[in-house]
Parts: sequence; structure tokens; C-alpha cells
Amino acid sequence: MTPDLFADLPIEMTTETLSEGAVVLRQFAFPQGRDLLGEIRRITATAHLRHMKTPGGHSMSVAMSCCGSWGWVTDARGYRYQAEDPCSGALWPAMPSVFSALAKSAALTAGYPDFTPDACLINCYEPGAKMGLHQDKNERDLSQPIVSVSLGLPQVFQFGGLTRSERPLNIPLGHGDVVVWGGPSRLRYHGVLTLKAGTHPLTGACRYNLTFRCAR
Ligand code: MD6
Ligand code: FE
Repeated sequence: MTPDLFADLPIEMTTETLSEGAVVLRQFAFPQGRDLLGEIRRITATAHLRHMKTPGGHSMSVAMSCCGSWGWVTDARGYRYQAEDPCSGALWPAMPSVFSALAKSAALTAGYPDFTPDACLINCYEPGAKMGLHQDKNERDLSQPIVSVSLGLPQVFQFGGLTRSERPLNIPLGHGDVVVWGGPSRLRYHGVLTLKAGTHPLTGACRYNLTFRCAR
């Protein structure tokens, strides 16, 4: 075993502003990376990653699970938050404290001091998986931001405007990068381009994305 794969790499935490209310906190989650991945493995051992169906009947290319009081689901009935995992009927696993502490700290750093997430969506992208431009608008309180944590392989995040037709910026996100998203930018269209094949020392052949929300 390699004692510490990253021991010789300095962490450089920097902030990039995308638009009013939206920032990228580069490498903000790097110190917690291993712990976050351990919790993702523990959670998805019971709340399995699955390819949900859109209301239109298409299977999503990204595999998803959730933790916290509320989970985001999609099926023939539409998009919504619910307390139970539809695969098992059980409540979603609790949100680990390393998740909620990181999300609160990232939100505070971005200028959102009152953020207490009650939902965390876990996305797992394998090569070929993507997410088309969409708005996150199923949450009750749109005055609260979304905190998005990237782990593993790099993937290009698309950050657009308040209408679908506005041409998006392409922002490469790497392991440990956090995007915080709120205020006048809360309803901006966004997505991720197709994941390219690769290997990351902590996640292997995939990228995980955690998005924290105040759902209800
Ligand atoms: C992803 N992220 O990065 C997908 N939504 O895999 C999202 O859909 C997202 O990163 C709202 C705010 C930030 C995000
Ligand atoms: Fe989203």
C-alpha cells in the first residue's frame, strides 16, 4: 500500500466567482475526500445506486442514491422529494455529520450562513454518463443555495443562464471542488458533459457528485 498518495501535493483552495451568488471553491473538500467516499460506500450498500427513469420514460445515464430526511426521486409520476427509498420502502439513510459539516462550511464560505441541508443527492457518473441542462426547482425554499461536491474523475460542468437558450460556460470540476449556487443564480440552467474514461486513485473509474439541498 502507498502510505499517502497525496502527501507531496499542496492543497490550493481558491475561490472563483461564476455569477452573482455562485462560486467554485477549488479543492475545498479535498481534506475530507477519503471520509466522504467511505460514507458514500456505506450509504450505497443499503440505498443502492440506481438508474432512475424520467417522467418521459428515459433511463438516466447517471446512477443515483440519497441520504438525509428527504431524497430526490423521479419516475413516471414526476420529480419530487420523498422520505422513503422507493427501491426498499425504508427511510433514506441519515446524513453523516462529515457531509452536513462540509456543506454548512462551504455555504458559509460562499456567503450563505444559514444553510442546514435536509437532503443530499449522490450521483455516480461512469464513462459515457452525462446530465443535460436543467434547473433545480423542486426545493421549497429557493432562498437557500445548493452545495455541490465533486469527487474522483474530472468532468466538465455547464453553467448557463436563467433561460435554456443562453449559452453556458464550461467549467472543469476536479476532485474536491465545491460549487455553491444561490441568490440570483439559484435557478440558472446547468448540467455536466459526458464523462471521459480515466482512473482516479480514490474512486477508480468514476466521478461522484454530492448535492446538498434544503428540500422541505
Ligand atoms: C453534477 N450537478 O455536478 C450535477 N445542481 O454532477 C447538479 O446538477 C447541480 O452541481 C445544482 C447545483 C450544483 C450542481
Ligand atoms: Fe442540478
